[in-house]
Amino acid sequence: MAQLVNLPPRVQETDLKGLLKQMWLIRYFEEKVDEFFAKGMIHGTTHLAVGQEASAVGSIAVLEGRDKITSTHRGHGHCIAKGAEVNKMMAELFGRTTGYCKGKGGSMHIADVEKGNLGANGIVGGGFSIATGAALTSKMRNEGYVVLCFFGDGASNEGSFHEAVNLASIWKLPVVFVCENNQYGMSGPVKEMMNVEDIAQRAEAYGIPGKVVDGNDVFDVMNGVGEAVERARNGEGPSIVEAKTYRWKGHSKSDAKKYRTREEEQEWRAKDPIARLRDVLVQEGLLTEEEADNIKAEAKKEIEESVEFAKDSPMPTIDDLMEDIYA
Ligand SMILES: Cc1ncc(C[n+]2csc(CCOP(=O)(O)OP(=O)(O)O)c2C)c(N)n1
Ligand SMILES: [Mg+2]
Repeated sequence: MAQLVNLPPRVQETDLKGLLKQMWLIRYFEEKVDEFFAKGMIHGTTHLAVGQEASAVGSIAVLEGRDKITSTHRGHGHCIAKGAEVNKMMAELFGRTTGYCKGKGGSMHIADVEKGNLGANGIVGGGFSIATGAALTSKMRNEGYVVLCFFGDGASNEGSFHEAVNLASIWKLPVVFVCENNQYGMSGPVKEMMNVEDIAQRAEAYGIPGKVVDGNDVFDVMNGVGEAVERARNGEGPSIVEAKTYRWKGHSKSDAKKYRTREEEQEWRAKDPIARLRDVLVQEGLLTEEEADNIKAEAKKEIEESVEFAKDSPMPTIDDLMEDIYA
């Protein structure tokens, strides 16, 4: 874990307690979703990002409010970090009318355009062209915002990745491609899916910077992504930042995780990004043990309340069936 004194002003000036709170909100949100999915109260499918909280929170922490993101199928953490209301998110997963898509979209269709979240996406690699297009808009209209495009290791093997990164490079678009390398696609280990050690190396092929960061260290993520965002905002073009991390839970609803060992899981659990941030803040005297516990308890309460909000909200009726249909 990087020492606070060595961190650039952007970290020093950040509300670090706020970051810890966001990480706990994500952790508890995901755990509740897991619980109610198992109870049959959440339908469809969900992809949980427990263990990956630092890459979402650290990347978004260096953005300005006007900046935009595109998310993925594993996107609850990105949405929370970009300011989504957890009540509306939970209601959406419960299929209630108070949700972001009035209960018709579910886990992979949460967007909040007013907050700059251009949306999660059920299509692996679906965010690349949206992010690049939004960055082109920013440049053409001289609006000054940067777009942060989250994607997985698996998505970097999709054609859309290469098309978007190339175009962003030649047009010097203000987009930062943030790879959350959680070591697996659905079940395929990264090492068997590509012959490069780091996904960041792929940046070389497009003549742009590529950087690897410790995806479980929120400060390292902030530094790596922060540099790339500054570059993008200065008109110097896109970058790829690869955050090495790990998903603690299975890929989606049913996954016996036969493709990995319990020992490997334990090794990564020991690198818990939330515990790491908490410990540094306490060691540096920025937070007392009691304050840290309070932040955790507040987050837990907010998520429990979001479950109550969702449960108390109405289901869509048959009359809602043909509403909000565009094609
Ligand atoms: C175009 C497309 N191909 C395949 C799928 C099925 N699918 C859903 S998630 C996933 C794995 C994606 O892996 P990665 O990009 O590493 O993201 P992670 O699930 O690890 O967060 C696949 C193949 C899909 N949704 N869309
Ligand atoms: Mg992956």
